[in-house]
Amino acid sequence: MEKIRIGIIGGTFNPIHIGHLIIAQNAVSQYHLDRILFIPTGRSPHKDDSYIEESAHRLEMVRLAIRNNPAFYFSAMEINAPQTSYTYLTLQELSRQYPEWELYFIMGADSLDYLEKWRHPEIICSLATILVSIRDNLNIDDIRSRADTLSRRYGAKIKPIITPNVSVSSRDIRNRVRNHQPIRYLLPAEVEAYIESHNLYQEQDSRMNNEELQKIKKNLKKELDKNRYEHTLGVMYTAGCLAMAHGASLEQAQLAGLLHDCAKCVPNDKKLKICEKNNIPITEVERANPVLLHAKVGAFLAKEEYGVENEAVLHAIAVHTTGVPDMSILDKILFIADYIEPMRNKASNLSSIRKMAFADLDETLKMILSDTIHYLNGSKNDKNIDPMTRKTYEYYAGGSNE
Ligand code: DGI
Ligand code: FE
Ligand code: FE
Repeated sequence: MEKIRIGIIGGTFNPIHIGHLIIAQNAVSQYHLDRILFIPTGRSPHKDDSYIEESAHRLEMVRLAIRNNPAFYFSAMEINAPQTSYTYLTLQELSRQYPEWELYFIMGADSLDYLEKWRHPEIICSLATILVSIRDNLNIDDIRSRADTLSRRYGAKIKPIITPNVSVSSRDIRNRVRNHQPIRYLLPAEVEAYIESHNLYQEQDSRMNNEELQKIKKNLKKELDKNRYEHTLGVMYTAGCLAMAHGASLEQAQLAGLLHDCAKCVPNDKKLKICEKNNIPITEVERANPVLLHAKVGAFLAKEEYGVENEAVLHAIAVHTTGVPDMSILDKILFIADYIEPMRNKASNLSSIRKMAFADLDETLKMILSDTIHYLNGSKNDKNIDPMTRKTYEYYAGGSNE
């Protein structure tokens, strides 16, 4: 008996968009699939009330997006699963329930790199042919060698799906909604209407933000020593409080606080190397005191290693040690939080600076910069002061009523 050819496409689908649909449709026509099964992932292991609401939205948007395509189906099996879902379990379950199905598992070529880190790649490869969609910014030779390795190791059958290069992403769509930019034509009209009528993605989703912070925390813990990690959490919470007090973005302040010292435990020679390799300019003072570079290198790693795209956050990290003249509110908040977080205890004047921080950011900057310059000038500290620290001080000390 001929088996029924089923393409499986998983994803958070938050929201589903034309990129997913185009891949699915091309998989159908290229591999003569009878059906595509969209399976939204169950995301959080703790399935609380907000998870139930959020997953219901994701599922409903999938249903709306595919309803006029007779070859497209969906399943809530992962969303409804009581435990965390894994691809190998999903495929096992499907082949047990539907022995008449021949499975084709669809994934992005960029995920191919991670397949080996998934649970039981050998089971996945034995139960399904893997169809990878290839965007044309990816290197075909890399993909081919990756695929060859997987074939050798797990007997994987890996085949390409040729699609037009549509670089829509769910994250981009969420950002566009939040920034009141159009999303029309990026997803089916029914899904667009659903997003609008349910006010999805309007605010920065703080739960999603928290999830992102948790993930970064886990990685940072490995990169930093214990004290630095504790300091980092102190800066994150303090920056958050200052953002609340001064009406800045809470999410950005926390993210900047969490990552500001991510390069602090990178050895000096490696910091210098990272700068040289990536055309990050090094000043004379920085070469003499490479510890200063942890700010610029931190911004670089925040972007490249931790996936931070927000320019305001990256800028705040880059200038957090010396400041710059004319700082943004986020720059100021991070700079100040770094100085006053609860674990700090060495600086003089801390209690009056802490109090001032919640009243007047510029006045606080002036106090901190003045103390820092005195400290660096002090007899035990023969480090040369970074001219940028001095410039920042002059900017904030001048102009006011002294
Ligand atoms: O990274 P943290 O310890 O949390 O704090 P930070 O980013 O303010 O860095 C503090 C270190 O940087 C400390 O070792 C003093 C040094 N520093 C701060 N401003 C200057 C400076 N070193 C020099 N040479 N010149 C400066 O202007
Ligand atoms: Fe620092
Ligand atoms: Fe710090």
